Amino acid sequence: MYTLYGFPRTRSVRVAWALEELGLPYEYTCVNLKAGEHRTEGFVALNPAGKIPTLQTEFGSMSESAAIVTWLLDKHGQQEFMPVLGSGERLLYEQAMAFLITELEPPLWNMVKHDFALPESHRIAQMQEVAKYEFNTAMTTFSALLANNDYLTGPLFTGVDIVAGHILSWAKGSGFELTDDNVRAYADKVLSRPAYRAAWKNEVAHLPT
Ligand SMILES: N[C@@H](CCC(=O)N[C@@H](CS)C(=O)NCC(=O)O)C(=O)O
Repeated sequence: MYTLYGFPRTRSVRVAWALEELGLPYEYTCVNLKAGEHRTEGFVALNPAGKIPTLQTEFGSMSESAAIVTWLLDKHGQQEFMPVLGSGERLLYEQAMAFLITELEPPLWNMVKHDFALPESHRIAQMQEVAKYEFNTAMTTFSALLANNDYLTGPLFTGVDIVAGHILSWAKGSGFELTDDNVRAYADKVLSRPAYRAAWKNEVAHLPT
């Protein structure tokens, strides 16, 4: 059985969401970021970056949320959730996934870093405005990639929609308005999936009291 190391309201929900979509049982270990548990020797042995999500698999531990989602769905959800390797839909999948993690997500992460995550001495206040500009620019590309399709690769909900859904939820939580009608409808559709709600609920239930 898989063990997911995570913390509520972080990128670990992406992996929990994928596991829930697949209907796979998994153990969930809350790594309390606020208490610094991600920097303990035991956890760093699992993930040298000291970050969550980390997934314990039969091949050892795995990090990087987008890679974990793709690996899990390729392994257990080929028919249902993944475009076939080498197909045109898979081209759209790989293109969108790379765009999400290199273009759309970094401005949101920069806002967090320059708000509180970096040591105070390394925070730059003007980065908030730069990040907003970069995010809005990347959203124009996102709208073009989605176009009028149901999902990012066409009619099939796939792993890349998990990562996109999480980023759009993060953006809304950071005060961005989704101005494109199709993007807004897409976000509502993806984020209302029962597997997302179950993943979110399960993570919150594991918060230490
Ligand atoms: N690129 C990584 C980023 C992982 C990451 O930064 N996780 C955050 C929580 S969302 C974390 O563990 N932060 C703790 C820290 O940076 O000290 C992924 O997508 O999995």
